Amino acid sequence: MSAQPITFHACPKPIAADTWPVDAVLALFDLPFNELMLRAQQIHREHFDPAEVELATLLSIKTGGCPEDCGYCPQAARYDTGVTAQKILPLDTVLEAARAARAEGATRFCMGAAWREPKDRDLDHVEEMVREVKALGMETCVTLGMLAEHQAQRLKDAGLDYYNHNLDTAPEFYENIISTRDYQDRLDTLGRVRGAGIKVCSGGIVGMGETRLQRAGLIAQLANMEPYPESVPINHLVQVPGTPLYGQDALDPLEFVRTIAVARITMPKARVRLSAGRRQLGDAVQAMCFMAGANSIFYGDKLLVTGNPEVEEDRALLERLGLKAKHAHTDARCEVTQAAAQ
Ligand code: SAM
Ligand code: DTB
Ligand code: SF4
Repeated sequence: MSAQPITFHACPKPIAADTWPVDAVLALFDLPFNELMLRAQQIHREHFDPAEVELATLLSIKTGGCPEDCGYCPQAARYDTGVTAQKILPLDTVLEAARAARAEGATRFCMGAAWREPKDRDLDHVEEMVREVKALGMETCVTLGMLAEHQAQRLKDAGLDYYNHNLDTAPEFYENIISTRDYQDRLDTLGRVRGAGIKVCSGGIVGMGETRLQRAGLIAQLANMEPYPESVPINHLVQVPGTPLYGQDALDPLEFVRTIAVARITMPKARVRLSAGRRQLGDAVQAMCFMAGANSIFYGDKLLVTGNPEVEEDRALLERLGLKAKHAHTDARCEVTQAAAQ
């Protein structure tokens, strides 16, 4: 008689390799908390050093004045949030910020622009930024809104490593949050990014009033992509006065931790990034997120326009938890690492 695989309490399994029906994802969310954490930790250890955390620093290269209506966003021109629209930053300002981030230990530099989509002439500047930041030895990521095919190709040719474009939430909840572009637009952009050979960074936001089923729906969308994203930011809504989502009922922090654990289980080799909202979550909840398999953070005193824990605070937290910063090129699926291992 062949040995039976070890099963866990009500352990939900995908029906086929790499496919996650929403009800299987929901069943993960519904597991007893400790059971869920155990599974997430086991999977994390199979693919990563559980003591290692990637540090990625964000910079807003073009702030505010965005024509879109994303209900969470302080950079939408239509909401009175106190954010002033600015022009795209000059290259030397961007490089100064990238050098400072590198000196603090960040290995990835993520540049964000408050655009619905970039114009071709905007990309001339972004390409330069990507080339020069890469020349500093950092991984590059940009988030510029929707992309056309030729724009994705231009970014690939400039050497871009990752493109961030979030699905934000489940398809069913999406229209409660954004009306100026639809879910399919987001999937199309991700398809173009993948098609150009750029690594995909895509995740979402929790705490926007969605149900647990809708959180499961978001994770299922991400996990069922073929392949799933290399990088999955899980943001906790940062409530900004003036945005429609300001005043939203607070999410149970344990539900945020569950979302991280479910992302880890369903996307075992992805960098799961504990993203916006860390300042509000506090040290103990962040520690649980690392236990649940998060292995990347945004590192630096600012996100795009809102605050983030101070660098010193993060260093102290990592030290207290016995976590160490990732050095460049140790991703499980990074071709540089794979080549070095052969
Ligand atoms: N304009 C581009 C776009 O929307 O694709 C790029 C920048 S946009 C700010 C990047 C992502 O930041 C959004 O998709 C959303 O997931 C996240 N984000 C924005 N405001 C947030 C908030 N208040 N709390 C949490 N996440 C937020
Ligand atoms: C992502 O998923 N989160 C980051 C990054 N990708 C671009 C942005 C968070 C923004 C939080 C609110 C702000 O500071 O604008
Ligand atoms: Fe604009 Fe991006 Fe903010 Fe939406 S999330 S309003 S597209 S900057």
